[in-house]
Amino acid sequence: MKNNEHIAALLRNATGKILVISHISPDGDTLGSALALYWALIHLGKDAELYCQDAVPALYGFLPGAARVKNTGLADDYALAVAVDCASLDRLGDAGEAFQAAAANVCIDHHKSNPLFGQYNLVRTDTAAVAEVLTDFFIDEGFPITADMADCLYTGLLTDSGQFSFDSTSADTLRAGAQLLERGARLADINNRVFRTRSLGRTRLIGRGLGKLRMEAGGKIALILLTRQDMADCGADDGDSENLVNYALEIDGVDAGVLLREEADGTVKCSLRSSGAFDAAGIAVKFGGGGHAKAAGFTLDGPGNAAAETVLAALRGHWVVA
Ligand SMILES: [Mn+2]
Repeated sequence: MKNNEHIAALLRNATGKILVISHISPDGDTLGSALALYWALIHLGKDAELYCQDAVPALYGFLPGAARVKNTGLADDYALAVAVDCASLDRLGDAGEAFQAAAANVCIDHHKSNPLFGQYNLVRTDTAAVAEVLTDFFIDEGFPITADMADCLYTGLLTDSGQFSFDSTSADTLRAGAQLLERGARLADINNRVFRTRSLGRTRLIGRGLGKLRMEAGGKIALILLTRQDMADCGADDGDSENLVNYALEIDGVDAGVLLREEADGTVKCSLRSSGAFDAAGIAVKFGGGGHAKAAGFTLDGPGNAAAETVLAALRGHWVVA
């Protein structure tokens, strides 16, 4: 039996509780894809649960089923656990144990750095999003895609592909988007909600971040450090800093955009973007993180200022001639 058929059979034949897990600091792809998979399982009459260690950003609250994503009450006896969009086991956060303790587990992902940590792995690194992987999988394996599922998957596809603009966007990505439109995805509505609506906190955070922009390496590196105080002053939640790093990268002449955000637990979350001049994932992996060539992430020890120096040193060391 082919790998995909095997995973389809696992989903169809599971008889106990099924856990669907989104990664920590959830984004549109991990949430949209996990929700679509959740609905596919519910439509099969399965006892499915959605879990994410961190809260669903308000931005994605419109996704059908978003309110069902829980962050407490994990069981220890799942028949099947599925990790969605998780490049490594630690991306599951505190759900890692339940994943490993499940009678069977599956990793569904698209990150090149994924070490295939599931017992079964549906990992396609040639895709723009897990939403693309799942759209193809559902169609190929005969799982109906409802309009709600199409909205979830389209959101994942749209957000991870940079609105179908990153290098990762292929003709197949666009075909997957077309398949979802044919199944009822609300293209304009989703675009408006995700890309043309922002909270007051996010809006204030953009201003704060740009005000604190720091240029290094002769203008090749642009860095933004957000402290807990910045987040509080702006009335922003953690999801509100998503995409802020792009303002750094998009400055003319910049090859590395860096966003550092102090976390409540004292660590510092780093988002790294590359113009293509260096491999962002290569640096992220050095710090125990992961990602893609142009977009990667990792976590450092605090405080923020120390983390900033660590990242700058790693980046400076990375260019042959600065
Ligand atoms: Mn993704």
